[in-house]
Amino acid sequence: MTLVKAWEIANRKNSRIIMAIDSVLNNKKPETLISEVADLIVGVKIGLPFLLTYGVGKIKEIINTFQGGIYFLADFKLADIPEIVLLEINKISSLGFNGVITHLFQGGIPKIRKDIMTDIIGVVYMSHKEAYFFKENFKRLLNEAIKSDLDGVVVGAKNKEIMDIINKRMPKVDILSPGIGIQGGCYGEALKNGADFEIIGRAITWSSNPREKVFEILKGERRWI
Ligand code: BMP
Repeated sequence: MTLVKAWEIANRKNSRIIMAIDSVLNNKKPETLISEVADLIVGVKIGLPFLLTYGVGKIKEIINTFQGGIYFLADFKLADIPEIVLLEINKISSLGFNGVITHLFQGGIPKIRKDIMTDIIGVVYMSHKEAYFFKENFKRLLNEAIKSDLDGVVVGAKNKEIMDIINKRMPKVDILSPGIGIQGGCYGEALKNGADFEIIGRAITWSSNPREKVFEILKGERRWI
């Protein structure tokens, strides 16, 4: 019902940063980047660009190296029929991930929910301006999210009204919020708007000094923690 391990790390580090690692600048090794900021971030979100660049072996290696100190979130935006989503989630958990992001619009997450052992996070309201399907179908997705007994939801950083509704209707479910930095949101803005964690990618991974960037982000976040 909540991302227990992520909160334990967040409280210890006084941070709410989940670093989205889709691409890394200047051929820097991803494990080097993670180790530069590991003591300051809560989690690492790994997506398809990373998987397709570095492969499953590298993901396993990274999780083994940093597990304990970092919450690992798989973001492959699953959206298949429920039986196949369950297979995908089982494979993902066997790599050592703590949580997994799934779409909800395809339906069927409630049907497989009791067999899912990792944290499960549903996409409810995306951050890009073309996300009109999400806007038009928010109420239906909210109902699907409630029925899916999620641990977390993804909501774009600027959507305070949406976060207010979610915090009221699903008080124990964490809000993970992208749309910060390169996409325009200020550091700490999502927390101010009611989110629990900020998903931040290229502002850190494309920075020439990721550690300094993370300190800058923490300064913004700590006004609201
Ligand atoms: P960045 O901070 O570089 O824009 O990265 C944001 C990350 O959050 C990306 O990995 C993207 O896939 C993800 N994301 C998003 O930007 N908006 C959404 O609505 C949902 C996401 O998962």
